[in-house]
Amino acid sequence: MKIVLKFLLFFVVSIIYSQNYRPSEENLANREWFQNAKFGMFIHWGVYSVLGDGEWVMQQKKIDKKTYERLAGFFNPVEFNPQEWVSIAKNAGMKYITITTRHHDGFSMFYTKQSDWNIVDKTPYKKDIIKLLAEECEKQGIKLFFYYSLVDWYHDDYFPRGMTGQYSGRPDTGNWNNYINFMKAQLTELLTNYGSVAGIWFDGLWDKKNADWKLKEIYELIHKLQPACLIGNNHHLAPIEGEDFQMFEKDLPGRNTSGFSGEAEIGRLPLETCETINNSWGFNLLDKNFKSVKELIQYLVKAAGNNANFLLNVGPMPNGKIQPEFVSRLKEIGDWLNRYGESIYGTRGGPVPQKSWGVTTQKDSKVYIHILNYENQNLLLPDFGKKIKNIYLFDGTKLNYKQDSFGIAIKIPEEKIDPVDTIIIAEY
Ligand code: FHN
Repeated sequence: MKIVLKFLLFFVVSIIYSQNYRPSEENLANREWFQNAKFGMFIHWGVYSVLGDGEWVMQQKKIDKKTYERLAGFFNPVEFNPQEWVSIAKNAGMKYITITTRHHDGFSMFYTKQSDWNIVDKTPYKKDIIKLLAEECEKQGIKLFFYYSLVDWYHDDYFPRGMTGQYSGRPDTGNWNNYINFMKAQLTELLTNYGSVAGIWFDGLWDKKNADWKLKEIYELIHKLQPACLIGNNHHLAPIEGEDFQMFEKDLPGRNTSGFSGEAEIGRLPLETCETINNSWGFNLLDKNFKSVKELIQYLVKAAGNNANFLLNVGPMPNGKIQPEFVSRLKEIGDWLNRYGESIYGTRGGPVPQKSWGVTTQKDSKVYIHILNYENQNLLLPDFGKKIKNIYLFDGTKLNYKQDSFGIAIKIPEEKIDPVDTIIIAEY
């Protein structure tokens, strides 16, 4: 009963909202670009990387803010080379980068006038990393999204506190409106001083689900400053008015295997799913649970089959380098995309929903059938209402098939099976 009521509430809310928010022409064009782009690089980087224990270390190790501040003094990523990072992303076939401008520790990786808890004022490095990256992205023609944490374990005005941040040694007072104004001022800086920003990726609302986040004002501010800027919010709920895309964390849309997507039904906005290469977002020295290239490519393909982008994370090391285990995997994904990108870029989720054998994508008059898990020689596709003209493998080999009112039966020669992805093209 509770679930039904929740569903009804979200349904009503999304109808009301969809009537109010009218995305601009530029925004709609950016959404279209986003859906065609399909693959992006997520970057989690902050002073926490010094400890090599992930981005939640302040909370998990119960570090108070005075002690945590010392990390900024050790953060000197002299080997950071934005040209190298952007090239790694591009060579992986990624079309955009989403970087943490600040994470839950509240530390700004950009120069801000709103607090000296930022990279220029507090680290020996003293350079605005976001500026350097933004300039390089512009140069190399790759779009940039800004991750922005709503939850803050450092700011005194993040009060009353939510589920986290209780060990940071802050006073039990604070002015929530000041905190909202602080965020608005920072977002204004980010959307004024760094060129064109493809999107803002919010995270952390889940810390205080019932607080008044003033999202309407914040979203209007963003769209006023840069109408094309896409807003997404990882609140783990259905989309809220003013948002332009919907993300799923460590999950394909509609699944809730990770437990992060709790109440998030799939809305009508462009979709994105984000995932880590090992099990950590921020640099983690001990985490060697690297996913294989096959797993990562299959994740990308499944995301595309589910009509979603794939945002794959790297957590750079404190010296500014991306660890070699990530770089080599990204290179191999890029090689695969160089060959098979046609079946991913610019596609939308195909006419046959995900099956045990794989997924479908589609573009123009082609359906790409991705066999990710070969079951047997006979593939049966349900009828999807198109008269098929031709069916062939990606390398051009024609396949025998039969189409009738029940669907399409295709024979797949066993010797042609690719353990990563056997791509069959059905042209109608
Ligand atoms: O707490 C964060 C986490 O550190 C990371 O940034 C991920 C990325 O999707 N999001 C949060 C949890 O929902």
